[in-house]
Amino acid sequence: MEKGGHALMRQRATPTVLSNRSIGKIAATTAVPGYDRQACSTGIVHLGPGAFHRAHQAVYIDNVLAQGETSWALCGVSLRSSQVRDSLMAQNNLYTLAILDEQVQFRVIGAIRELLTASQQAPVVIERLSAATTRVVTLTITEKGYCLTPAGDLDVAHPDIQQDLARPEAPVSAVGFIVEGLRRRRQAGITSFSVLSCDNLADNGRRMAHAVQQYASLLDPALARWIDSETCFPNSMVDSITPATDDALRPRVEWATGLADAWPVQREAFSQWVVEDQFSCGRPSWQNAGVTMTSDVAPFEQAKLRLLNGAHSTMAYLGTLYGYATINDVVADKEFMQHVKLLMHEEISPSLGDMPFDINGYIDSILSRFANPAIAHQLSQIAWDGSQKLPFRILDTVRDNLLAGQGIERLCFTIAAWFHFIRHRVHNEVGIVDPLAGVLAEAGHGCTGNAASDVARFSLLETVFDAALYSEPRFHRSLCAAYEKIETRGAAGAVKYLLSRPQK
Ligand code: CS2
Repeated sequence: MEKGGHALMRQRATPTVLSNRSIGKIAATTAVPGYDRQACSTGIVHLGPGAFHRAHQAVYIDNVLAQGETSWALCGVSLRSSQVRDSLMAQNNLYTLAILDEQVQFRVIGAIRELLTASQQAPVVIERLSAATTRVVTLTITEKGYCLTPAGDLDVAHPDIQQDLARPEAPVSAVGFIVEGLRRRRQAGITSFSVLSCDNLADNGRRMAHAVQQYASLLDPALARWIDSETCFPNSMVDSITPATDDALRPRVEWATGLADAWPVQREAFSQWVVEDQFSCGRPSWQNAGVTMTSDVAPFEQAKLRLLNGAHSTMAYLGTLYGYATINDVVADKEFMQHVKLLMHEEISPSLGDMPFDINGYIDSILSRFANPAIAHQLSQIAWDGSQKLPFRILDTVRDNLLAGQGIERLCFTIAAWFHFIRHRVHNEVGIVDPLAGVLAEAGHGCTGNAASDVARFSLLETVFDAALYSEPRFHRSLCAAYEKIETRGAAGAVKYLLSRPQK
């Protein structure tokens, strides 16, 4: 599969860049858009066109366009950085998707018609959001982009929200842009678009709906009522392991396709998108493009977040303490993987209740995806934003298990490993990538290795742990015990200890 560019590359000092003009010269083994891009028009505005969006939702839209539904092309909007727009400008927004798995495949995606940077082009973004032709707004803005408090309310103290409340016509936050777009549509008598969240948060659509409602109520209660009756916020579950673009990818893509790409993306072959079928203004025929349309996303979302993402975060924090760098490193360690399997089967799976699919089969498929040797998924990437991720990936499971009298010992090891991870970062003066980096660094800084007092330092993270959870005696005891075991035996010794004794 991976051949084609060799002759082209040898002849040229400066390689030809992928674009509308050059695409005809691409290696025959690379799949290209099988539709007329010029004939496509924008139907979706996407906020957050990072690597995950480009490797996932944009590919489904590419399928939709190839089915002849040409009015659903994408306008991608980065809220802050102009990097994606600037990198893909010379490429007419074409880019290469490398599917790295048992079979390696390269595919050029043509679904993005336009890329904008909101911090520089806010009026154009608002114009796109208020255009009658825009019928869906999709989001990958990460957990922190929702600007929510731990209780799930809009964080009105958030600097972006404060700024938007003061100047709603020139927003900076996703919530601010959505509401300004909807305000203009209402004013112009245009039907509301639907807002489709594609982030790893439980109940993602409802959460965004609530944030939008609260924000709009503060500005204009009549607008809030209109949004309440007119706008759909479907939930969705997204899944495909997408390591960040690394230095190895660009030359590999160029070699295989014969064309240079400033920002290709990579992912595994597996891809899943489950969408709640509830739209105010039409939607593409996603059901024919590989998307699962359903009336209830919750079971899919909960199983994926708790099992796949929960295991991922465990591998990231504990694995870093072992000295590992990638998921492959962790997978090669049989003892570590035994711990991950027991965590999934004995503590996460029981929290899930009745599922419309076979959970053991699902766990097996996740484990075999982790073992994909064709991608190098950095633990450091997964470790980002722990304060935003752990509540959905681990803490919700802990809460459910406490209520049901189920085990939490292994789950507590993941949380304790996160504390130790932060402590080590602070100690080694390595930056922490997290919106709460400052508070985390402060907590990590004063740690002494004493479990009770170190755990107490992290309990001050009120936006991560609510007081009720922290003061729960069983949780507190298990967390301190896990912290102490990692402290005294090291991560590997602690896992060995856990494996040597039956779960309580
Ligand atoms: C990962 C996810 O970086 C992370 O936190 O756990 O990006 C994970 O790879 C995806 O959710 C898989 O769909």
